[in-house]
Amino acid sequence: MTDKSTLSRSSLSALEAHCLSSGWHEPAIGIVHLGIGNFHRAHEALYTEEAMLAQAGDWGICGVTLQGDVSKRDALMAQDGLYSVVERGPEGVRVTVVRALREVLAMPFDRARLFERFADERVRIVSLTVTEKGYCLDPRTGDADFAHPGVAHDLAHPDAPSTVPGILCAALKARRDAGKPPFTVLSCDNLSHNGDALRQAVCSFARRLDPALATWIETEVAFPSTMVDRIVPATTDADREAAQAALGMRDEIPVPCEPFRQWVIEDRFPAGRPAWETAGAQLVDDVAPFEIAKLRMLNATHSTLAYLSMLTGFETISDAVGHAPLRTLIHAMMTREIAPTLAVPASFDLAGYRDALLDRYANPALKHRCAQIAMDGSQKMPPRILSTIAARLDAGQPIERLALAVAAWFAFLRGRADDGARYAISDPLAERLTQAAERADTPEHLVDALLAVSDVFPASLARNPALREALLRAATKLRGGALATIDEYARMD
Ligand code: CS2
Repeated sequence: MTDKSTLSRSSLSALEAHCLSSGWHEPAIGIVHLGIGNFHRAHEALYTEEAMLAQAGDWGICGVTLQGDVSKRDALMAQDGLYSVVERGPEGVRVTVVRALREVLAMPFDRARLFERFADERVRIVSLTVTEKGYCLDPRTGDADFAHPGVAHDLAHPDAPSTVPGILCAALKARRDAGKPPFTVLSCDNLSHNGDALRQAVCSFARRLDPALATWIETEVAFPSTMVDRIVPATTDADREAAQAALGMRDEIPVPCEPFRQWVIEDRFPAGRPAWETAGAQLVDDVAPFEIAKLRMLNATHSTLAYLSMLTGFETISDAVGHAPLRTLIHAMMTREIAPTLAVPASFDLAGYRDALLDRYANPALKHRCAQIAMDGSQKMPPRILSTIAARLDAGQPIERLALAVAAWFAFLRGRADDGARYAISDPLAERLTQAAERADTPEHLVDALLAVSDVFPASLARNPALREALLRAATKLRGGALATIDEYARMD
């Protein structure tokens, strides 16, 4: 392709074939989204665009990067907030240009502008995809983690906040002080009871600063929970090329994703919301069964595949499930150890859900890298895997495969694959975890050193002898090689 022109609002008329509909009216901003990463751009932004096409409304999005990522802001704004979603399925590639993103801000540089948005009553929703660690939760209490340096900073400087609890508290305070109604706060991260978790983080933070504000937030602000689902890898040059081939112009920041998507939302939006149901979102009274099923089935097996693959050298999730014994193991893990712990409505077909997940994982076009999923294990293991282990141990049930998943994470933390290749560990607790893993010279030391990390393992699990024994068995096997261990666990009854 020789055409080097880039996406911009003035080129939209040439892109009608790649937009969802040509009847587009530029909306005012009604949503501020914290964490403008790939996931949001392929999920909520697209649902919102479709909802606005079905039912006009001012739900344009102001996306915020909290990491001071000025280059991301500038790249998106250089394209007037436009970007394409590159859907990669078995039938080929579909490229759609999304228009709902109207503005991008980078904290802390654009703080003043962001707070103007927060003060604007037309902003009725503040949504978030900031990953598990972005919530700054103390795992022992569920409150904001007051030992976290960012949280401590925000308590000392409430007018210059940098963390999620600090930013939301300052934004809600500005609304209250101006006598304006609050916005709804919508968590879209993979945490159990994500709305409640965020509410507790914000309210516990507010209580330390201004108890009356905490009470106002508790009574006036809605924090609906949601279950979000779409597999969205990191952008590669292949995605830029696919976008350019389809559009005939450059998109520097397309988002690849699978065709599947799901969004289940608790319907509590006192200030209104886009008609997301017109785009296929499920608005329900209680999200918990969906959320827990997704975390324990999808995210848990994703993490298991990722850690075992980092040891064996499978690069992507489709490579991993292409290895028959690993697929068998994951299938059995869902069937025998995870699904029986789930209390879902009778209409929820767990076997069908499992099979659909395995099909989604097998999508060869997606190239979802295991190294991406392997990040932040300390934040991911508790809701994805440890909660299932705790439920099974309470019921006196076996946990061999789940324990293998945890032991694979422990082995991964040593920083080298079975063939000796080294890789970096990206995790907020990386230093503590890798030191513990590197110092351990036997499986016993490894298991005991990591079970002692109380940010991850509550005392009830750390002291459970059945868990320790199952972990020791798996850690010992893994010393002999992950491939052989996968074979053995795949054959287990
Ligand atoms: C993945 C998730 O990166 C990860 O840890 O397990 O991002 C997963 O792809 C999404 O939750 C799918 O909806």
